[in-house]
Amino acid sequence: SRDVAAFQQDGDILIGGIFPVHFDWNIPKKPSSEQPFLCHTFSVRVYGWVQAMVFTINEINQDQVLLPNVTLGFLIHDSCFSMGRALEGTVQMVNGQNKPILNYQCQSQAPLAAIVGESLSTTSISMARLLGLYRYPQISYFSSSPLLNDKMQFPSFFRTIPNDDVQVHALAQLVVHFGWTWVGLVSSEDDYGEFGSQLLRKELQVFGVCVAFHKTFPVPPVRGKIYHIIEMVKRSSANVVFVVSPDYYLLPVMKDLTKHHITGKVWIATEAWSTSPTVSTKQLSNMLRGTIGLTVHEADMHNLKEFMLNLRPSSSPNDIFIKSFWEEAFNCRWKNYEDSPIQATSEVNMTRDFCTGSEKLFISQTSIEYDYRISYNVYNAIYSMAHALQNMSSCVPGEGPFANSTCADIHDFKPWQFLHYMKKVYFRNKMGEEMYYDSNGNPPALYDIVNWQQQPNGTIQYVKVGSFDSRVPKGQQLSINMNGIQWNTQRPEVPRSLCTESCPSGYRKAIRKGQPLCCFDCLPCAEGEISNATDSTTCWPCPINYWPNWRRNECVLKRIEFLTYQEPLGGTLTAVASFFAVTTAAVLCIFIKHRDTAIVKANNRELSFLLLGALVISFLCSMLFTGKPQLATCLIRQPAFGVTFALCLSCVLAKTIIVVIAFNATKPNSNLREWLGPWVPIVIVSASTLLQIFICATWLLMCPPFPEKNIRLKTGTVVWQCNECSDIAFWCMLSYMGFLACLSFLVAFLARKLPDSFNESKWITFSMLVFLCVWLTFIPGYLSTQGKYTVALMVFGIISSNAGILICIFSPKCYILLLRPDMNTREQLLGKGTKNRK
Ligand code: TCR
Repeated sequence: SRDVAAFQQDGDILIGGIFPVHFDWNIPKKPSSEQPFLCHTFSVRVYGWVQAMVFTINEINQDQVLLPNVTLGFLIHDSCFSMGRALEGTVQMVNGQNKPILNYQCQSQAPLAAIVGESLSTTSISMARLLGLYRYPQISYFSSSPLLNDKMQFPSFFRTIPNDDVQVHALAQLVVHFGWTWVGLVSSEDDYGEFGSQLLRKELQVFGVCVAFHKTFPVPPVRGKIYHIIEMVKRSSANVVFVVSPDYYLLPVMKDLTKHHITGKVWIATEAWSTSPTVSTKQLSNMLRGTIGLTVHEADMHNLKEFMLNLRPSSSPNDIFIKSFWEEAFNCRWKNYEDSPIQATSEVNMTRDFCTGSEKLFISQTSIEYDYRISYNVYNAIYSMAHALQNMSSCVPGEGPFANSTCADIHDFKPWQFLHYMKKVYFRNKMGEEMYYDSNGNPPALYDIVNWQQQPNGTIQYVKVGSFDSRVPKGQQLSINMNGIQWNTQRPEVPRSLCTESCPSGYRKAIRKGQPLCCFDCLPCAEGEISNATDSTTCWPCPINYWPNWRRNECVLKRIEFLTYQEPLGGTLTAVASFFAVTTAAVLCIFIKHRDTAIVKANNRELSFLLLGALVISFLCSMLFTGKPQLATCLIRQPAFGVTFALCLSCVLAKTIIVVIAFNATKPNSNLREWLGPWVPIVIVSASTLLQIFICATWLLMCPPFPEKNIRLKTGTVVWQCNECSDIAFWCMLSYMGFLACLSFLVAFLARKLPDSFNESKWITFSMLVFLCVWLTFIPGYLSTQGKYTVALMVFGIISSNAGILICIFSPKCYILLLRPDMNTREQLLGKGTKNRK
């Protein structure tokens, strides 16, 4: 076996640290047991983490309050990104021996409290299995895999980096925040990419975001094998592309993509490349500006920065890495290689100048890329241990947490005793931030959201535009300063990434068969239905008496429809009806005034009065049809109309019949003389009217009409109407009147040439003709109109047929009465009559 060199500093209690200070390793071509790894390339970034550990331990040692009587020491191993080396270092630390032999415990060193490490989850997992056996607390500053949440497998594992589950959750929230529902996904075919992209897909699905495409590239990326990615990114309508891959694999992929001039996309970076200088190069900046990514929270660590600037090889003799660091930082080489054991293997360019050791570090030295984010994780890891140790040392004997209320001895404690305190640790660090571990050993998850902003000189700068904090209630975890974001579109508004535009209210989403849920068609809501939110999946019907407005996003009260006196139609009809009623009444007055003149006396004066009276009532009846339907008006309007009108018709009928009888009675030997008495018209009128009264009474008794609010008749309107209840009764009533009219017409027609007093039959024929025409045209009209127009038609029918009778029968008489009183003698009338006959 061989010794593994370590960077160490003595103390009362030791803290182990495992960092991949070098990466890149070669597997030797020739079989050899020695030196299986060649640690090649020095990582300045990781060296910064190492120094953060050193700095923190020194800070704690100087602290008068925290662990005043205990000096912390450390032991730092380089894992060279190799699992084997990491395990080697772990075993060595646990044993307290410089030999990696398991369970060979002979304490030659101070007690080891815990181990800080490692970076990659894969390595941390194997370490955690080993350390878990002895319950040694292990705190990783970089291993974010959710696998490590399992406390059954990894009972003593903690970390100060948020776990990737939370990251994926934060990324999904970010997408929702910007209103994107259609995103692309590109991932590497390694553990990080495969596992991370699966988690991300699941989480996006939870938030209803659809993945437009998911493309993977092999690692290391092979030219030509990423062609499908380029095609997809170019073709897809998704303007937002997630890239889940470690930064070191990403460069060739991104380089290929820039060649195709892909711009206008928003790239979403996971923590693995969001602040990676490898990717944010000038060459890629046109494509990648505007990228938004999550990074581990960064705190202001100015003391650490100062500490780093004051590093000197001469003042850190134990630091086995500082010489390599010097070579990197100042691009020089040391005179004698043996100065550093690890150095011996690295292949430093022999053309470099020699290092002197007195070079001075300065801020923003381009060759130095410190990473204060992970350094802050290291810082918190060490502080959590110090606080746990502090809690352990302040245990009061007899009140301790262990068996029989005992305490642990700060100078000689068991790993599981310390583990107990680690689980319970809670403190505020010097930056004022809370630190604790949850039941899975995870820290409070804080992420910064960075935006890649292109500077005028073409370089990319990571600008913090927001943060994510898992501790605050759901819904407020994300805070983003939208105005601070620079997009790739050169416009200030958030770019859109939707499969299809969202549906406005009044429409509903209709899924497209075979396509993701985010792609849909918008269909207008069906008649009578509304949707009042954008992207509604359903439309719902309006409540009763309500109806959609024209945009179909609100239910409004339905329009009420009935024939009113105020509207033009109803008003005109009422005016006309009243005009005729007044006229008829006037005619009646004239007749009464001239009741003893020949023309009034001729052809049964009483019947004329009755007819005129009935006409007046009939005109007035027509007004019952206008106005709001009420129980009373509904009940009486049809019967009133039917009866008065039947009365009119029977008067007319009686008149014609009397003409016929009178004519025949003048013939010699006629036995019709006794029929000339006054009872004939009385019988005719009362019989035919009674029949109508009987029809109407039956109607009212069997099935009385009633007012109703009809919503089925017209969409969007409630028709207030009288329900006639029985259509049969209605048509019976009408047909009975039709029958009376036909009868009068026939009789009058046959009698039209008879010499009556004043030729009335001709006019009656006319009026009945008018009547029949009106009601015959009424039928199809009545059947084909709806709502108030039916009513208007009814009124029109009543008025016009009444007017027909009035005008045809009475206007000639009025003419003589008012304008030609000279003709108003019996002789004149009869003479005219005889003349006619000749
Ligand atoms: N933790 C990862 C690996 C990883 C990584 C990165 C790799 C993280 N961040 C940045 C390359 C670049 C976070 C792990 O293995 O747990």
